[in-house]
Amino acid sequence: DLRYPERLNAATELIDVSTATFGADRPALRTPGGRTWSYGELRTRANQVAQVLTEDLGLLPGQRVMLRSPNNPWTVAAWLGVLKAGGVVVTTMAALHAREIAPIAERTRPSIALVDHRFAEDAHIVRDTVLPSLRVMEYGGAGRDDLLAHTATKSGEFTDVATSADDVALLGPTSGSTGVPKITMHFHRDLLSIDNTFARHVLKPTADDLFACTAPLAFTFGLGMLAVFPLRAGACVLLTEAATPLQLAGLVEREGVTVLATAPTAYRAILRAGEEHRLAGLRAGVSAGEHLPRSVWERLRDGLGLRVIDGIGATEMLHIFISAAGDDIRSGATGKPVPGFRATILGPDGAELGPGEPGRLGVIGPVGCRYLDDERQEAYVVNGWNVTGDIFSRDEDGYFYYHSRSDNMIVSSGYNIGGPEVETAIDTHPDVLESAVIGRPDAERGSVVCAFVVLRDGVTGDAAKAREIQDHVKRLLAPYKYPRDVRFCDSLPRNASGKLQHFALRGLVEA
Ligand code: 3SK
Repeated sequence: DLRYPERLNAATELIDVSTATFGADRPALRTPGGRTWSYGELRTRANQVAQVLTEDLGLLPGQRVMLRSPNNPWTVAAWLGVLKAGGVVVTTMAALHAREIAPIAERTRPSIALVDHRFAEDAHIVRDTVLPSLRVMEYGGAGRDDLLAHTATKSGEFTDVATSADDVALLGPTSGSTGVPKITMHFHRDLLSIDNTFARHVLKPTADDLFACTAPLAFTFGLGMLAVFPLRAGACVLLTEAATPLQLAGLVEREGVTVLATAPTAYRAILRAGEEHRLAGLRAGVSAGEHLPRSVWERLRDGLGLRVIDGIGATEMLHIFISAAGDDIRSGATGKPVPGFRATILGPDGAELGPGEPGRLGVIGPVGCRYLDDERQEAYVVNGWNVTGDIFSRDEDGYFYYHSRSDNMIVSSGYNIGGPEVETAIDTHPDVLESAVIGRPDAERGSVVCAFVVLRDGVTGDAAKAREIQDHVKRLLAPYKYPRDVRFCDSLPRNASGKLQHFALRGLVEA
């Protein structure tokens, strides 16, 4: 039963109710080698953030607060504090540059930005260039106006704003396949719905679990695995700001992690290095962000007895909606709809297709796509089905099989990268005439960004030029978006009306 009371504040459920249920002294958050925050301490900190927002910064219910920080305890406290104050969290990944945050800020118009001081510069640029009304408050620095200095003056007592279950809690940007970000809106009740579906029926966390996840809290996969699911279960979270797959495996072993959530790339890298024994203490491994190859799943099962829970989700759907866990798996299949969700395969005319026929995946569930003021809403929700942009097929028994993306989205190491955004960045290099970007299949990362580049006359396309273009893109965009493969060519394939034919380039790299 996924009905919720009319008045519902997700933060009350996640931290106040959990503190009361599991005990204020129970460990909630920790960092490798760092201090542990108990549930009681996290509740106090979140209340202090809510006090700073409402008493010092004048936040009113419904106003938006941008968060920009890596995964650390203050990020979780800030996230809960905004909800407690009745605000709406706008998430942005710390890796994004000012030019990537600016369109998000323009669309969401936050009143306040709470920003880790190490990532403040880009937030100031955004305020100075597109949103002069934005009040940027840093945290973790030494200044008198630092969020932490403000929280130190607060009692830690706060009565959460009585938001309604259908009030927006979260604005989550997602890179559009055309390069223009889309802003997904999720309600307070949605944050509990993902727990009442995927976590309750598939993951089944307990208060004895220690969670770790490589995804940023700013990405809804990370939000579920590092905040919603563990806090609702009374579990503890190990927060890491950055870790390579091998460092991650070491942390799992040293810190006693029991639930690990990451993309297939990390599992592959750990297997390749022969370090999978470090995952032996896991009760559950979750894989999302891209298709988990069967060979990776089998090696973890055979070597460790670890049956990784594979899943596909979407920022539009907040979290995972098709998954396979335990013994209910079938070779090559991603899994079945998570209880609470229905899925189907849609043909070009929108009619449902039968078993074995590939088509567009459609999903319906307690959570769905609501774009903020965006005409692309109509393309995403068709006859009630959320059309995720993935091509799948299903078999007679209701298992779903991933085929490909249906758009220009490149999924690399679990990150969604809009090809056109990378093309635009490459095209600003002074030596570039034009470019086209596609995803090239890659054994380790699923896909890598591959750029076909036409240079201006007289410029030589060599390894040094490729590196120059890569560095240029890294300066403009979050580094995970840069083209790992740069190929020079004399012209790009176009059809008679001049439209770029990305599929022809895909044929070249797949051959
Ligand atoms: O990429 C995914 O599969 C995913 C999973 C959970 C939440 C969000 C996303 C995009």
